Amino acid sequence: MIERTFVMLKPDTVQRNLVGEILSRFERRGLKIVAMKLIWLDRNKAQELYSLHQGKDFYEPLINYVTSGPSVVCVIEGYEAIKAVRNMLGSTNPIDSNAGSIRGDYGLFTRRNVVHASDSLETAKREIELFFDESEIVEYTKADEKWVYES
Ligand code: 3AN
Repeated sequence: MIERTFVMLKPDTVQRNLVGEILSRFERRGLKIVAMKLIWLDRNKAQELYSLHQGKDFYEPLINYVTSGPSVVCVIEGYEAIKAVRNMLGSTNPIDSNAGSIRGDYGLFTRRNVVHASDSLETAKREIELFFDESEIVEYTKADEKWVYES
């Protein structure tokens, strides 16, 4: 099934000049960026995004981390995009991530783990709506699609 997932390149990614590098991994996989913007999350937005973690010991540091500078937020579309992107990320703790995954290649520390991506269809819908209006999501066809997918 073609799905849309929400991906956030966190403030460490922007500060470490890794935005292009990481986006290019999604592009090379055959995934399609259908919305994207650079934003500096305020505390309200960060709290909404991570409402599930409210009360946990890492909650405050997590909110501080994701509000510490600009992030790039995007909607990425493709076949089983939610699972595909989650697998590309690696584990929450970069130390447990395999080399070749994004966190395994670019991270060493859980609270500097480079990227966020939705973990289910329901989460993806909620997170996309949190950051994007319907009008900001662009539907288009890419020239490589017939080589990525069997028609
Ligand atoms: P993931 O991003 O791998 O889905 P979640 O959704 O469980 O991980 O957690 C959201 C974020 O909260 C993580 N990306 C990480 O920055 C932070 N986090 C999660 N678990 C911990 C932890 N045990 N210690 C510190 N930070 C954590």
